[in-house]
Amino acid sequence: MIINATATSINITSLFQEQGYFLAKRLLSKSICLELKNAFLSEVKTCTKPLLRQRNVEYETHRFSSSGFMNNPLLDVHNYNCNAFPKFYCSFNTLFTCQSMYDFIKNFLNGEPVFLQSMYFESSRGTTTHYDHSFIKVSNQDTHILPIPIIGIWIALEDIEDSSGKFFVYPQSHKIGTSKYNTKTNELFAKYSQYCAESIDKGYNKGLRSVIQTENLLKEVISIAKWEKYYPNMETGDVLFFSGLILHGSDRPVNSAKTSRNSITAHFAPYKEGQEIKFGLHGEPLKVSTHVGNFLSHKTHRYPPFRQNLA
Ligand SMILES: O=C(O)CCC(=O)C(=O)O
Ligand SMILES: [Fe+2]
Repeated sequence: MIINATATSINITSLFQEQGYFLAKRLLSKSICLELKNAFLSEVKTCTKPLLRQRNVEYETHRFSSSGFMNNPLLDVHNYNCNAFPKFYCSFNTLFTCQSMYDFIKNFLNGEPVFLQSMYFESSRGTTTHYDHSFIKVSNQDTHILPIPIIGIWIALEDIEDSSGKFFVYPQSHKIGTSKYNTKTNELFAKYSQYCAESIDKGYNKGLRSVIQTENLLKEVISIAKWEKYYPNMETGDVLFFSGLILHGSDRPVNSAKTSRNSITAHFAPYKEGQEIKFGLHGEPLKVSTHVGNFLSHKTHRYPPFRQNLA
């Protein structure tokens, strides 16, 4: 679904709610995308220190594909220190000052966005199908039973080629659990979610049994719900907004991939006082402080506070 600039914000919000995603073409300028990509290449890619990674939430040095692309994507680049990576820090902040991107996020969340996490990909080894609510739980005193909806954004910093490992979503899969699907499908999905939570809590290796059960159940649910993969065509400056409940992932780049997939993803929750954020892999809840200002300064830190080896 691609919407031109004349679509009203009401239409856009209802499409987002119906489909679970929204693709805004050319939302960001090519120059800021290129600036951030170049800052990654000159400052971050050349860094030899261990940095936090998306795949295992561990500190690792870069790993490279046979084509020389970093394929262990970075986690929480929004928390990078200005002294360590000044150009990257500056371009990242400039990119996130885009008012229309902020307005989309705010509309879809129906509240002021809190920055939860971010990732930088030059390449990857693919991301298994999942939905983000299995990793991040946000709650506050009023709604601790029901998780607060979160959203993700996927930003293309360059034109993304098929062979470089494209991002996909399963449209409408975020509606699981509602009357749109029958009881059997909803129950299967509930079981999948439970196994998911178990395997995340145990860690991938220890929870291998749950992981295998999770993968099998997911295949079954996708088949009976008749969901089909959709690969948005992501070009420089395009931003895909997606629900924290929608199933998504990315393909493994083909072996001979000569192209990178420079992209940024980030996740947000609506700001509420007394809110707690729990990252599945750590377990310990984190409180969002109340003194923070705009959404760029809503920086969250994983618990336990991670080693600042970039001081
Ligand atoms: O781009 C990818 O490979 C996965 C990103 C993702 O799962 C996310 O940002 O939620
Ligand atoms: Fe995700």
